[in-house]
Amino acid sequence: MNERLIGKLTSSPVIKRYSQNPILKASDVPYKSDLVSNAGFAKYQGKYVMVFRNDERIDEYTVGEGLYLGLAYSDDGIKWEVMPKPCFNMQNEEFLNTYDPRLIIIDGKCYMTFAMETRHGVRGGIAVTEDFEKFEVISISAPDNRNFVLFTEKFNGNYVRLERPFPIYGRPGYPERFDIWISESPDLVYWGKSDLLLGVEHVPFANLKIGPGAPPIKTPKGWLTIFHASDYDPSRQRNGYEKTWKKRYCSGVMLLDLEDPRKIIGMSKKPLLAPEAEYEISGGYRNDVIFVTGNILEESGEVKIYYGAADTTICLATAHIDDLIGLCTEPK
Ligand code: BMA
Repeated sequence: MNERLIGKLTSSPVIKRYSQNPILKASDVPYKSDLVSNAGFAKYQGKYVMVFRNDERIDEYTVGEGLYLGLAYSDDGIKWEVMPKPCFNMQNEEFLNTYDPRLIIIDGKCYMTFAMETRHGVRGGIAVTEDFEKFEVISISAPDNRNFVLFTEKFNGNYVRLERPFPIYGRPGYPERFDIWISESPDLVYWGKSDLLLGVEHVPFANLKIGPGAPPIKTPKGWLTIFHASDYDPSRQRNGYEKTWKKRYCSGVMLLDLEDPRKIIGMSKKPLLAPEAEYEISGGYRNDVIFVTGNILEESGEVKIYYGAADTTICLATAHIDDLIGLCTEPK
C-alpha cells in the first residue's frame, strides 16, 4: 500500500494561470461534446493547432466510449476556433477510443501520439499528418503502455520517446505504481533499448504513478520535460461526478541531458502545477486533476503550458523558460 500520504500541494510561484481559463470547454465544440480535455498543441504552418480529447457523458456518473479527437486552430494560442468535424477516430470492433493526443513537429511534419483503449488492453499509438485531415498511423504498441511523447530531434539517428507502461505484476506497492520509461526507434515502428527514466518513488509529490506529460522542449541547458504525478488518499471524499474518484494529479518538471536524454540533470522537488483554481478543484468529472499534455516555447521565452482541468476543460498557464529551468537546477 502507499508508504505515505501527500498533504496539501501548491503550484510553483513561477506559474501564471491565464485569467480567462478555460480556453476550451464542451460548449465551444460544434458537435456532440460533454467534456474536453488533454490536448496536443503545436505551432504548425503559421498557426497554432490543437487536437483535443472529446468525451461524451454516458450517464450521471460516467463518461466515455464515444471518445474521438477534435481539431481547433488559433492565431495566438489563446482564442481557438474548433473545426466543424472531429479529425481522428479509429473506432472499430477492436479499438474502442483514442485519447490524450500529443503533437510533435519533427522535420516539418506533425506527429501525433495517442492512447487507445482496445478490447485487449490499453495501447499507445503514433501517427503523422501534414494537414490534420489525413493521418497515417505508423505504429501501435502492445498493451499496456501509453502517454507517449516524442523528442523533436533524433539521437544517434534514432527517434526517442518517453512512455508509461503499466507493470501491474511484480512491482511492489499499490497496484497502480507506474513510472516513466524511455525507448528508441530507427523508424517510429520498432521500439527498443528501453530503460527506466524516473521512478515514482523519486517524486515527492506522488505516491501512486507518474507519466510523461508534454513533449520535451529543447533549451541550451537541456530538455525541459513536464510530467504528471498522481497521489491517492483513501480518506478523500468522492470528488467529482465519477463515483469513486479519490486521486489527485499534479504536474512536475525535470531537465534531461541535451546529448543523452536518459540522464536526468535535475527535477523540481515540488509540483509545477497543483490543482488550486476553482475550475481545477470543483464541478468536474474528476476534480483535482491537472493533466499537462502540451507546451509551446515562444520567442519571448514564455512557455505556454496547456492542460486538462478536472478532466472537463482545457486551460492555459504560462511561465518563463528560465524560471522553469531554474526549478530543475536549484540547489537541493
Ligand atoms: C489518467 C488518464 C488521463 C486522465 C487522468 C486523470 O489515468 O486516464 O486521461 O486525465 O487519468 O483522470
